[in-house]
Amino acid sequence: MESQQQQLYDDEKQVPMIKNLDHLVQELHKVFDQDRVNVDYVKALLAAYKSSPKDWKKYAKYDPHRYTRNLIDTGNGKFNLMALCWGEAHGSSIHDHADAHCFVKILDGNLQETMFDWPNTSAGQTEMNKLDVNVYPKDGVAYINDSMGLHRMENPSHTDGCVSMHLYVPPFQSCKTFDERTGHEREVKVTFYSQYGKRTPFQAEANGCSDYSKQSVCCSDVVEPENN
Ligand code: CSS
Ligand code: FE2
Repeated sequence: MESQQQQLYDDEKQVPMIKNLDHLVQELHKVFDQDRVNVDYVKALLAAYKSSPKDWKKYAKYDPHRYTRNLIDTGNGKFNLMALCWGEAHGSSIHDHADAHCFVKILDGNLQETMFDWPNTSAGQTEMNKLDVNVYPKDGVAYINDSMGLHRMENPSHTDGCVSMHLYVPPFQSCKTFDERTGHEREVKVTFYSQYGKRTPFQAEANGCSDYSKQSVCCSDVVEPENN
């Protein structure tokens, strides 16, 4: 028999008022302490939070060349919550989500998502099949998992930045990126530009690599040429 608690976190029409980002994080901890998670409930919780820069400005660290990933909370090992900062026209490669749930909440600006089918490599497919394009405005919420396909995210603005908050359940350390023209995939490590508001020390950031711009940051906008 289900506990009352489980039922409490199951009805997306009954999410509490969310006062600020700390409150949202507290509620996420409660939800992910449960055995079972209702995706619609989590989406409603993220929607109930109204973005306020004072809550997240310490995580909003931009790099001039590519989008950054800034860790906010690790959810007792159950999830990773992070702020991604997209400079003008910054975008990701096409990528998967390592079998995790991926929830996205827009904190500032707009973020554009282009969805793709998984490539059919056995059929010798070349160009990847583009599906929808969605633009999420401030306070909008998006959701994807690998069964829904792949996507690319980009800041469509050439004048303003974008900050999005990403919730990955369970957390992951690597994912796959895909070449749009060939469908070829490669595994990339994900790294954090900052953690809990502090810039990640260069050495710790990615196995001794001393330059953030040279790391294989997940889904970065720099797609290296493939050898095969
Ligand atoms: N998956 C990308 C962002 S788009 S959802 C990342 O975590 O870097
Ligand atoms: Fe993604």
